[in-house]
Amino acid sequence: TRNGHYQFFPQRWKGISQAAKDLVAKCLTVSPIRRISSEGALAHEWMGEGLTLPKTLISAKSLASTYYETKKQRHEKYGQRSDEDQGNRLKELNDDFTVFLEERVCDSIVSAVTGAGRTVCGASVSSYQTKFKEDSPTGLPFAHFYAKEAQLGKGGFATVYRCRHKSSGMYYAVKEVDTTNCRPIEITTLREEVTALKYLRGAPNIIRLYDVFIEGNITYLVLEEMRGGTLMHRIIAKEVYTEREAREVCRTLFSAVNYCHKRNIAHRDIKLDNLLLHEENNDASIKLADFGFAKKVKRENSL
Ligand code: PIT
Repeated sequence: TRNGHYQFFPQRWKGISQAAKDLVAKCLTVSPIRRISSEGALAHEWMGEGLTLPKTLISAKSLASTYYETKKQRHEKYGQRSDEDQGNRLKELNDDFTVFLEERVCDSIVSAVTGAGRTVCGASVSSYQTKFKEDSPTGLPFAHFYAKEAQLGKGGFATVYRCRHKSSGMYYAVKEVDTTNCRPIEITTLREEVTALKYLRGAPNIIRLYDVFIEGNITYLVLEEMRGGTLMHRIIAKEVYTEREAREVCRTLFSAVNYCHKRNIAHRDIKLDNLLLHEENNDASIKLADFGFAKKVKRENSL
């Protein structure tokens, strides 16, 4: 990513609009100053209803296989990501990016052609209120209020379970983090994650943090339940999709990112696996999740 080396391979990009490629190139610009902003992306030509998009049917299978091939290759190259690698990734992320940028002469050939957009889009983000009352101030443990059910996911020091709030019968997801073997940098990161999630509460397309219980070495993050799996799963389940559908997803994604950036939060791990779906009345809403690498930045050009 940092080297900005990429190509639009014709076997994948044939039949895709020039506007789409232009936006992708602008997003892949290495220099954060010249890279398109989330507002710029929302105002980009590709986002406008005025543009007639090609009717090309994109094969979901081919996209999914590319995605997993890349992951597999990375896995083969670097092996199973250990806890130490996770720490190194954090260190790399937190390193001063400035030195690296100064050593770069220009962006990659493709992205050098296209400068970052500057247009400001007045996309409004409505917030909503919930009547949820936190249980953690009572000092009683998580298990007093919630019953843990099926495991939803696992990674690093954390496991995500479905859980039922005993008194209300409502369902949530709980991210359980065991900090026993965590190094100081990882504890800081967990704090940053909680800070970011609390700060972003009320955003329509960001997963909501309801409550936090800290019990010795175990931290429980009570999160909104998303029942539709990840966007990657959804794409795999589809035979074909179109630029039109992709545009809807991007609109949601860029407004979620814009909400974060307005509050100086950088997510730093945006990918299909971290976009969760919630299906209600045949209507799927998409929310940005996993703020495990998120950071509140001091300077805007760090975003
Ligand atoms: C769900 C269902 C699921 C995973 C999650 C939520 C996880 C969400 C999450 C994880 C994070 C974070 C914010 C949200 O910072 O399968 O409802 O690490």
